[in-house]
Amino acid sequence: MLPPYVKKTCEDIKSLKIQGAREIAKAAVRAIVEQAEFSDAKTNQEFIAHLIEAADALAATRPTEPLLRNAMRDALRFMFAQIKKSKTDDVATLKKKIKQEASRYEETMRKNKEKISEYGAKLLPKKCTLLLHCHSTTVVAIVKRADEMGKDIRVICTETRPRFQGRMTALELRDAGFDVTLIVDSAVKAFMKEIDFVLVGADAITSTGELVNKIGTYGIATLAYYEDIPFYSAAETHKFDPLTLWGNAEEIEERDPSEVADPKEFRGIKIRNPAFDVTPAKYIRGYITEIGIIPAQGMLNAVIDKFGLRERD
Ligand code: RUB
Repeated sequence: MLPPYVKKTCEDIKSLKIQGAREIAKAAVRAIVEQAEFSDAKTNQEFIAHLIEAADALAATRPTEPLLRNAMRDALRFMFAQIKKSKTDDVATLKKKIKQEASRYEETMRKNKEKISEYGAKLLPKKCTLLLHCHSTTVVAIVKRADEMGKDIRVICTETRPRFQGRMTALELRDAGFDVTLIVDSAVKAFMKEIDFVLVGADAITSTGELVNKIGTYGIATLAYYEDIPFYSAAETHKFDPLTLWGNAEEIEERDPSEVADPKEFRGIKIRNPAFDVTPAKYIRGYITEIGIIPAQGMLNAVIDKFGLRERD
């Protein structure tokens, strides 16, 4: 049975109260720790089963989130490895270890963001107008770091229909003192002449270097490509989806039609609401990652170098 905190975390992720790949993964890891603390397991096997139940529920909240899935898989792998390594560990010890592992994960995430913001901020021109889409904590961190470096940054944010996460970005950067302009998603072309650089986040990176990000990203990337404006995605390498290496296409989450329009007012009309789209590598100048700035086609090798990905058995 899932404790209330874990259930609430699942609901908050599904409803976008917690949104953005990093925030989702961090919240899910905290929920795993909560599940561990709540567990009344008498044996290690029972304890692992409780963790798996929570990890499965959390991983299923949003289908297009490999960072979340990778975090859940890593937490379980860690637990299995601990049990295998130390035959004497009891449930109380395992509870302590998963908590320590969660703190280590948070620390890694914090360091990754710091490195990405440093590299991304250096990459931006000294004076520039940026186009941002949706709400990415990684992108916001880069913009703020660039300002700290003394760069003169102006920002244009799409509002990002249907859930308007771009407005969150606009408000956050306005509060941080930036010159911010908010536009509707369909106005991007009209502003391309003003834009020097496009910066977006990432939900998933596939084995061929494709970027899966908020719906509308593909259109912005192609426009940027044909207008010769640099288009970069800021993402930790852990957003790579290993399943894509073995032939699985990244599943695109389709959300409730009522986020787009009230179905009662549009009877007889199909309303579709895909949350993400897929941008091919050729439109992406590079990924800004914690290990550096990497061309989209080079992401697979970078990930293999870092995580030692091997053939699937
Ligand atoms: C958010 C979104 C963000 C990425 C990256 O979509 O597309 O660009 O998740 O965010 P949603 P971060 O609002 O549907 O979750 O850089 O914070 O991981």
